Amino acid sequence: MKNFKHSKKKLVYVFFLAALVVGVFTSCDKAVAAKENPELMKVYGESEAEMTAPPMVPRPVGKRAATKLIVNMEVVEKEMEMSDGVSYVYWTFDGTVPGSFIRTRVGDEVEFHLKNHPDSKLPHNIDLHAVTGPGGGAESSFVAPGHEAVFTFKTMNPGLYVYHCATAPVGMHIANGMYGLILVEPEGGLEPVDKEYYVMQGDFYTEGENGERGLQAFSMQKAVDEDADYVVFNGKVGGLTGDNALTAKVGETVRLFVGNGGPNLVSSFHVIGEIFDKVYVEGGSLINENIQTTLIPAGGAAIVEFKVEVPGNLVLVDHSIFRAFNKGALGILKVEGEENKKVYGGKIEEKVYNPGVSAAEVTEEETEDAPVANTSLAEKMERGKQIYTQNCLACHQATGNGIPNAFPPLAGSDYLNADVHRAIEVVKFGLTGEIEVNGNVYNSAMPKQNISDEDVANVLTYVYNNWGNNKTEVTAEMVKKAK
Ligand code: HEC
Ligand SMILES: [Cu+2]
Repeated sequence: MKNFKHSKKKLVYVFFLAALVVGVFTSCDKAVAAKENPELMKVYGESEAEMTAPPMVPRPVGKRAATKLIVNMEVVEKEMEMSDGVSYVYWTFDGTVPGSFIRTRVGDEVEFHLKNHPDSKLPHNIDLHAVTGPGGGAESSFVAPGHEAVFTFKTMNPGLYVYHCATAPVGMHIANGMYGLILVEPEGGLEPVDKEYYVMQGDFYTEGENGERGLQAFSMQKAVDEDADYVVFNGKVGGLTGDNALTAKVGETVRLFVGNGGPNLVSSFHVIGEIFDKVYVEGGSLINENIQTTLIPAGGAAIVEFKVEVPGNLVLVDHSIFRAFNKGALGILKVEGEENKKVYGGKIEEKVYNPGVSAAEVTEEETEDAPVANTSLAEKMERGKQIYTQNCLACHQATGNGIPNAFPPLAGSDYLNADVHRAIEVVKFGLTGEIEVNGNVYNSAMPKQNISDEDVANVLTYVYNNWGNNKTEVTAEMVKKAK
């Protein structure tokens, strides 16, 4: 054992010497030397960096040579929306959360101008994980309101890096939204793709509980306890849904630059309905393939790439899944284009599953032609309760109160009580898209309920005659008529 170790050491030593010799020889060849040591890379010309607000990213560096790159960034403290009816005083880089995306290439000489808006209440600074130097630039960039700090650095390592404010209390500055991404492309640039987007997760801590309306103050206690009220993409609930959804066309290749600002939580980043063809693990040079979920540490990043093959809504989530459905970590990538039945056939049939009895197929006709019995209100209520327990309770809850931000209430629901025909359609055909129930917006999906017209009538009668609702009696005829 000892001998083996010894000889291994010797071997390493020989290799080291060999490498040294090769290094000395090749250093005569400038091109090769430059490729291997970014420090020695010559910069050509000077330009101002293009800066973009999320979810957009600046143009790729392509084949451009290393240059002197001027980066202008402004710290702005401002009130913005966290969620419907909830606002928060964010501290930002360039007025957005995350801050502007910075795109550089290896060997660039960056001249960084950090300005702090005169209306700011506090000093700030920036620690860029792409910087080799004390505090990632934090000390050199410390800047009071109404001042500008300038510092320079050379981009030494290609990769995707987080930047953040590092002014005490550091956790609070990050928790208020002071983070973003800086990309250092390798020589020659990343391979071209059709779409590139910038997504960054962050966790927020408010005095009020999730959904509590009004201007919410930062809660230091909850932040210390790591008890997040909001976990979101791009700074707020709905930062990547509705009008903010990402888009792509069938056949396109998509690259997501994904960061995690934290301050506390690690992200299990996943896209529902996709597999990452490539993941640049932790934003570095290691490429992993065929990945379902990639871990993004707080203060870390990853680049994920995939080709979209079929149309539909892909859902970006933190697969610590209550964060997605209850705290906001959910985004949409809307893919449009032709169906591809080879890749995804969709539902092709539905049958009754009844072990022990010979299988019968359910067709639309059969349910429609089923005889309609005249049942008393009491019978309907009893049957309705059974149906409710089996089919609805999981989402709308035993109390009919639903779950905030996920499943709307049926108890005292203005939506339900306003229009019985609409309610019948919801249960018979399912519902997707934005609706408002008792002043709260839901934008989710209720699956079509595979129950007979009679049972739709029973369950809705049960719901209408409970929990303070308007006591409508729904008949099977009414359900049958709904188209
Ligand atoms: C898988 C979860 C789920 C199940 C099961 C479910 N729902 Fe829903 N329901 C929802 C969601 C989500 C919405 C809101 C859809 C949207 O945002 O477009 C909704 C909306 C509704 C609405 C309209 C909004 C309101 O609150 O008045 C009614 C009525 C309703 N559901 C009744 C039922 C009944 C009755 C059943 C059982 C037969 C049922 N649901 C089963 C998830 C579910
Ligand atoms: Cu700060």
